[in-house]
Amino acid sequence: MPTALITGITGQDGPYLAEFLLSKGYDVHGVVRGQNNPKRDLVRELLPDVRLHTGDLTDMSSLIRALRDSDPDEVYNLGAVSFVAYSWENAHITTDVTAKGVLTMLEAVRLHTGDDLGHIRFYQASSSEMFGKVQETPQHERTLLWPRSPYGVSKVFGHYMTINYRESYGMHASSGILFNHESPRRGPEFVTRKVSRAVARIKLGLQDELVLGNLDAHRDWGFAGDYVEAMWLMLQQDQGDDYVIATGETHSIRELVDVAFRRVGLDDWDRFVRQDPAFMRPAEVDHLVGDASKAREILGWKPRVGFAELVHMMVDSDLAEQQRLLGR
Ligand code: NDP
Ligand code: GDR
Repeated sequence: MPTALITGITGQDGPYLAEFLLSKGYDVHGVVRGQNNPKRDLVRELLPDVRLHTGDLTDMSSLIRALRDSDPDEVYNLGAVSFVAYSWENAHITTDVTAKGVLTMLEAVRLHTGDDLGHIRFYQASSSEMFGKVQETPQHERTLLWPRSPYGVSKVFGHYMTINYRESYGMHASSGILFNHESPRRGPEFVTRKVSRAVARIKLGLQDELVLGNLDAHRDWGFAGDYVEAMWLMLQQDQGDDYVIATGETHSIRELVDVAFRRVGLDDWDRFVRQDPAFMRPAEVDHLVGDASKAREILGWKPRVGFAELVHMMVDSDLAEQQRLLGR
């Protein structure tokens, strides 16, 4: 039975990846940080078969212990400070975790495996935010990186460090350049979930308005459940490599809002939406759309869930959750 260790098990992607690996017969381990992390119990409840280890990406010895106690064949480094807007407010913490944390994990793997570095295959969660002020459209693996936030800069560091460990030590290390992927498990600070949750609450009369920032930015949104399969596929190849994972379709925040409100029959949604400069970013990433042809050709990967289906899934899920909270 292969064994996998996942950092970021308490986030959106971690549980989807764990469920996917469990379905493939893996022994799955996860790293949880903090002395009293409330998400530990949620993960225990959702994924009783996953073994949890205490660890933090800023604390190498905790990572070495997690590696020693799990002895994985595959390490998926999903842990990060991942909210772009927050990364300006806490640039140092973002750098410590999202940038240096990758180096700490790579080095922990190297120390753990010693001379047998090929023993562990490593996945790094890189991001389309690395393209930032895009230099060409659509973006692919060789597109020049131009990050626009402390988060984006940190991901560029992690991306190149992953490549460097592959080239310096022959490590089986892959960097998945994933475009935005969403789900009902998405954190409420991200725009898709903020919208789906607000739409459900407005429909039920629990909220009057939805306050947003830039409605004109475009994103290439896919479904998280589809994207974790691509992570696994990368580690099943003979060599580590870098892959863009995206749908190839882009939509504005305005279109997202439109599809979400229409799902609950509120077609004249203008009256509910207000823009506030507080949600504008110091530097915006205006237009992302990925070219995932390399992943399609080499990994045989393609997305299954389309944009409207994804938004509907999220709105339906939030409606059900809000109704449950209301006791209806
Ligand atoms: P989330 O923000 O939902 O999850 C982030 C995870 O990182 C959480 O489990 C969090 O733990 C953990 N974490 C934060 N700080 C530390 C730390 N110091 N040590 C160990 N773990 C830590 O992210 P997603 O699941 O959405 O994304 C997974 C990864 O993929 C991230 O690296 C993200 O940057 C990247 N990515 C995501 C994309 C997306 O669209 N979702 C697209 C491209 C890349 P806790 O719960 O305790 O805070
Ligand atoms: P992003 O996701 O920054 O792309 O990073 P987010 O959903 O936060 O923003 C997407 C776009 O929506 C605009 N926007 C708003 N965003 C938020 N959060 N809240 C608002 O009120 C709002 N109004 C407009 C933003 O300006 C932006 O243009 C996500 C994260 O998961 C990263 O970790 C990951 O690497 C990238 O996706 C790919």
